[in-house]
Amino acid sequence: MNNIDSITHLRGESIYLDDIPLINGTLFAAAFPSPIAHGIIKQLDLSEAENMPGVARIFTCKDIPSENQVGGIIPDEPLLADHHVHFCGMPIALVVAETRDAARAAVKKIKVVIEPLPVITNPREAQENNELIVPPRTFRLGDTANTWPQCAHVFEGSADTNGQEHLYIETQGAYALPQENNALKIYSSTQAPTAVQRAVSKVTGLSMHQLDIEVIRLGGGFGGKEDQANTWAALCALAALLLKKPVKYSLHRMEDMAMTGKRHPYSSDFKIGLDNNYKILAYEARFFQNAGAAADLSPAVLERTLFHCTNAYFIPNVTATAYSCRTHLPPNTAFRGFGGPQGMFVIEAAIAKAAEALGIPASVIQEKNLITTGDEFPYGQKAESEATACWQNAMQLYDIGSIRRQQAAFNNSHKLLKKGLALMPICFGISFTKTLMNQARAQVHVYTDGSVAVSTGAVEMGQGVNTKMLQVAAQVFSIPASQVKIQSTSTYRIANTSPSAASATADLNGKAVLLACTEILNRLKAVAAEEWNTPPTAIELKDEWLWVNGEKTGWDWKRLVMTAFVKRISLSEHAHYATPEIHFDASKEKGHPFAYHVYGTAIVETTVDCLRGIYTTDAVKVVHDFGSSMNTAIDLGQIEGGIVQGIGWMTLEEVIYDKEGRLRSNALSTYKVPDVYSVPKEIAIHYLATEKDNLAIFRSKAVGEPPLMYGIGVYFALRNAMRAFNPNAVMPFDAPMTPEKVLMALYAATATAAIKPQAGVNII
Ligand code: LUZ
Ligand code: MOS
Repeated sequence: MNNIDSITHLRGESIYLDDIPLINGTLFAAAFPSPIAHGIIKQLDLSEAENMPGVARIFTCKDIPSENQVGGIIPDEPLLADHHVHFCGMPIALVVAETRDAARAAVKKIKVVIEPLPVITNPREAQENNELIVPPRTFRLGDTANTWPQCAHVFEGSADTNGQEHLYIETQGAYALPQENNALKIYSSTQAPTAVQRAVSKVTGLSMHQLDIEVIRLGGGFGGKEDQANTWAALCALAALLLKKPVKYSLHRMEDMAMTGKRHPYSSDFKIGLDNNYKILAYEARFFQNAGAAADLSPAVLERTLFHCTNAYFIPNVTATAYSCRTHLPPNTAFRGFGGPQGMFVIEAAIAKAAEALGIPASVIQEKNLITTGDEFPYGQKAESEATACWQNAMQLYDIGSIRRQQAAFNNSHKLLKKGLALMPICFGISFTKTLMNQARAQVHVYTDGSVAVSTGAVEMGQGVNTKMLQVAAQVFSIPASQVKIQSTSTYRIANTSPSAASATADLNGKAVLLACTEILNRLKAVAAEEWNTPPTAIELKDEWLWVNGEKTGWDWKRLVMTAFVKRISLSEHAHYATPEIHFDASKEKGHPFAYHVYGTAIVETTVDCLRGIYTTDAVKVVHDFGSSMNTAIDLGQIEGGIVQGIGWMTLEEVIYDKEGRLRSNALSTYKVPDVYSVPKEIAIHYLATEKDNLAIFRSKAVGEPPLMYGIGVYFALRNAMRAFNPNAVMPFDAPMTPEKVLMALYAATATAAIKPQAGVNII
């Protein structure tokens, strides 16, 4: 089935925050961001700004009626800076004016004097200064210390990954409308309506039941709107409440880039030990997460780094420690994969380092250590593994032998162009790692004309979740898609929602829809059973018709619905779903946190132009564990998009802050994102059908985040191509592998040799 949004998207008729018609009298907000990363506000002069034309009012933290706080996990994030600023871009004041341009013009007239304090941007430096957001966490399996002496080969190193800008096409924003009795309606571009509701409640002092947060859809989220939509909604709410006027703020792209956090950069150390058969016996890792200036979701992201630190491998002895390090950068946040990819990069780097030193392809080590069913993850859960199935299917289906032969022949006949290959197995746990978040609700109404409306806590952000919700309802009732409408997401209809995140939205909300629809269906069947005087088990609904004892009756769906209504049977249901079986004990760091895991293997082929440093991804050929995909078109889109986003993170996208903590890559002219040329020339996806996981909706496994991690393979394929050109290339594990870094790696040794001072010669 097609994505239900495809037609309105194509026609430009889909409604985003900025398409909502404005109410007369709407005012526009713009935040005044701290120009420096760390310091004490000595003076704030608003007078000139206040006198600018069209300015209604300028708000500071002093105007906040309740708490000046938007921190989610830890209350460490003021909405508006009090006297302390701790990142460049931190909102200090909010201008509200008659037009957007007037608000922005007034922002420029605000004057602030800030006494600067030392700025830390490096997570290792923060850790040395004991600047930690939460105490460090350690996951342990077996005993690494006593295993090193048994290892035939031990390698150590470090591996760094950079941040990543979410670059949702729709920037952050909110539109707050005062209602009677101080209630507020807020349209927000958020993945987490309840998080917005809580933050607004805290800041305004209004109870949650006075706050209707509504989301129609987002132009992308990618994790960036899991926690960081709160600020803009709370600012608009504050102004709307105090001015009694509708207030809208949708951020300019450069405001968004400068003021919001990104994927966490990590700096990590690893130590890996293997026996003579290339079995990994022990693995140690230390992760330094660059959290930025406030907790945001960093502690949860940190946890997922540990959960995924051994990727798709079984390693009997593991010690992994992770530090969430406070720096003076905008608070970093959720981003597709949520710390998992950062952990997986490090184990892949460790394997690559071992393979290079041992003179074997990394795939030899990878294959020997794939996790199998019954093996234990370092956090105690036993694997139900599809790792080997994905790997072996990929080898055979895509004929790895012939790929290797073709690449070798190419490399022999080309001097400056070199091809490289990498295999990238993935394993990603599905469920929020916080067990309590794994719950969802759905409200289903069947109207007397037979049409059906479904509300859930799921937020549509382009991932197609509404289409999947619709499929669930249509399938249970056996009615056409046109009979079902998925309503906007609203905290008035569905309360206490988890964010649309963790790849779990379709599973959690889909299961709730399934429960609600099944309940209504059972009532309808009881009505028919009474009418036909048979047990309900004899009743079936097929293609909008009622069947009794295997025979089609003269009743259609509408007649059945109307009959039930006449008999005063409820045609509405509000159902609750909580994932069974999962648990985790953080005091022991052991449990069964995930409903299931998603597996896959990608074969990645690249070509590097060793004269220019530029490269292409020739192919990403995947065998992916879909369970039993309920929508192959949507799932294919998720995989293709994930791969390209992963390639961006690993190769092009370079978030750069200077030593003063100012974002230098602050626009699309200085921050390179994947374009049509970065897309692999070939993406092949093979659907591995694995029908075991009943905790997935209709056994269709979660697909949102896992495919991003195939992109990690591109980094290692590039590395292999570079080694084909220059076996002595100097290549620290330091993603992204930009073309500049390719050139520096390929020619570093030669370049240093060329400028090495000869005895007695001074080079200035
Ligand atoms: N968000 C969250 C997530 O709050 N918890 C998670 O475990 C998670 N995982 C992936 C993406 N977002
Ligand atoms: Mo997310 S990283 O909001 O699933």
